[in-house]
Amino acid sequence: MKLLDALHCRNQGPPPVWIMRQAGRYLPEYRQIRKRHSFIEMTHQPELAAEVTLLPIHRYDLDAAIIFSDILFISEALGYPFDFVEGVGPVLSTPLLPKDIPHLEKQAPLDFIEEAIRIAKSNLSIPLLGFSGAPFTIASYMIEGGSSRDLKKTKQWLFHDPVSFHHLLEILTETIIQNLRRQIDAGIDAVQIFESWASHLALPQLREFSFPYLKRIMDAVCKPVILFGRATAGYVSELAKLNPSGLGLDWSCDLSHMRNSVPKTIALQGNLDPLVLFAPPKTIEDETNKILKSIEGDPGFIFNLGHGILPETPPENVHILIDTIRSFSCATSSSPISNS
Ligand code: 1CP
Repeated sequence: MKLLDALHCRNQGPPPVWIMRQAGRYLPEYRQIRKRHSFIEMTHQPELAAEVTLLPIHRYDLDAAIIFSDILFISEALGYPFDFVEGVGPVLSTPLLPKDIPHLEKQAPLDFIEEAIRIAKSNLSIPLLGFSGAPFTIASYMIEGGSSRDLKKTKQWLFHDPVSFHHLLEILTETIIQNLRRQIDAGIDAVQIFESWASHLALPQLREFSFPYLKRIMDAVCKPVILFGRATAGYVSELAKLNPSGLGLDWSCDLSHMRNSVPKTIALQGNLDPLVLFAPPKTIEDETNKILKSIEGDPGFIFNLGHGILPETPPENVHILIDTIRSFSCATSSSPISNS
């Protein structure tokens, strides 16, 4: 299993590849299913969620699947379900206020995710990734009531009333750990944690409101964990101290520089700009090769995009990307690789 070998920094030969948001909207077969079902139906019906998980695996030579779900179902587990509105994104009808915290304590299990994992896993011969949002990122969606450009309400709460903000992060951390343990019991092989909105916080706030909670999750999860954040280049060595199995890096990072700041026992994942997949084939090949060259031979490298694949991406360009990765590996590997 190349992905797991790379997460243990002992992969020999070609790097494994998977793509963030690989199961989603850029695939025509996804859009066909999506015409008949809402996003909530697709994620809450385990057979359907498992089917969507497998769509990119049928189409491409990928080294991992990721369960089709969403980071915002943790909010649902706490009694605050999101709706997904066409053209708007996730919407929470009543954004969370400090006075609501006592009502968050009940934790409903997300059985539909576990069942989807069981079905998908029984149809896969490659590793299946589970995932979760990180406490700060999920808190921000619950407080803003959806997507936000500047996280104004979240940061106002954080600076005005840090005690209740910590209380919220505590509850989220516990819920996330329970949910991840259940994902693991259902069969996932590794986990990715998305701290997508940490880029809105300055380092002192990250040290107080993000890192300690990430560390607790990392320590509680008994499978390899990939920690993904955006714009993390300035503090990647602090993230390494949280001891993830791998760090997912966005496209603004230089992988060879990052490798110098991160111990060789921690895998690196990334980091092609998703917009490169809109370029002519030769540019896709060149940009992919630049990344491969910059970290050539590293036993702990996992190829991915530097953020999620965009809905308008031409699906055939993903073939070019994967073919480039496979043929680079063939050209540079010391032992011949068979096609079987
Ligand atoms: O068809 C549709 O309209 C639904 C679009 C969609 C999809 C395909 C949403 C709503 N979520 C998903 C799936 C999803 N989300 C996966 C599935 C597995 C995969 O193929 O990768 C994963 C891992 C996520 C994770 C996720 N959801 C993140 C973290 C990743 C990141 O972008 O940094 C975040 C922030 C979300 C929230 C969310 N859910 C959906 C949307 C459109 C968003 C983003 C909204 C925003 O930009 O604020």
